[in-house]
Amino acid sequence: PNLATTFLDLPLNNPLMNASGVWCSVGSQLEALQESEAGAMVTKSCTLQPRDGNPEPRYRVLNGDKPWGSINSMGLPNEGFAYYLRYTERHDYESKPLFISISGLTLDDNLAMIDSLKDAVTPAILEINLSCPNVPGKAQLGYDFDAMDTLLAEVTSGYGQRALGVKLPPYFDIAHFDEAAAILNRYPSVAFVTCINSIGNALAIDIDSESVIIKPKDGFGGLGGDYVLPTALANVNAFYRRCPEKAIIGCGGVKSGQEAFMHILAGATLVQMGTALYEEGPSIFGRVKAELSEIMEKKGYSSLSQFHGKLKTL
Ligand code: RRO
Repeated sequence: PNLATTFLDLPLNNPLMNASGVWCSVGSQLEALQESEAGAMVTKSCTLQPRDGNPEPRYRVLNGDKPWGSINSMGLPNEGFAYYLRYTERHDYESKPLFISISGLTLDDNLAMIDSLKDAVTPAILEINLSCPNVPGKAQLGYDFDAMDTLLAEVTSGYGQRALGVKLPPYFDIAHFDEAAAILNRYPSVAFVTCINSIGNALAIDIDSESVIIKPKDGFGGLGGDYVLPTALANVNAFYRRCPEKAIIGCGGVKSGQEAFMHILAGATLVQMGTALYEEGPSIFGRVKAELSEIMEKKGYSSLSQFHGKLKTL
């Protein structure tokens, strides 16, 4: 089977990539992703200025067994926009497309970063994170529809109507899918949506110590891994159905070829891995690629387009 695909007219060897935040904070990690079998890659969400993030421990894996996942409250630690902008200037675009994720603490910060990107000559693709759940005192923009609408108006115009995408939080109500999609559809230059960020503000408890397991925010943090797969698939499919002009990037609960296949069936053009990449490292891309290939082979599919978005209903 052929795993090749295209995204915004760019060719990719395969649809797999990292989720922003995982294995993409510093140069050595970005270089490892570039060397890996990932079909594309994205940088850690950044702010205008570098940030240390929240106190540690701030990431923990949940269960070695099943179900399996992670909780994090990193708090947007990053090297600052200029650092990632410099990476965009040395990335090998022949090997794979690069996304740059920004998560400004204010609208003005986002506009300042967008302004620099607009003038940059690199072909990095802009993803705006509207869903960081872990900065104390900052609400997730994706849950404030008026603020999201205002931000999209400003950033799409600030970016000169160049194609960009947004990383959304998970939604849990049909009315919210409808409302979020209606807003996104008012902005044709929002060419893709990435669903989903972690399920915000979960609480994991260790029964032996009778304690929370991460330090920030009294233990509250974003949930990833197996726990979020059905929520991620619902969001991918909800936006795939409602935003026919946009591409969907699926993220949530992918750790093998099976979940990657499900995301593509639900409508994802590209598929990201977060928790599983964190635990396994960049060699995961070769494994999941081979597993996806094997599933396609068994089902008699020779290309992704033969099943992309073709989820059946009863
Ligand atoms: O850095 C984080 O705490 C973080 C971010 Br910006 C995000 O978008 N999603 C997440 O789970 N953690």
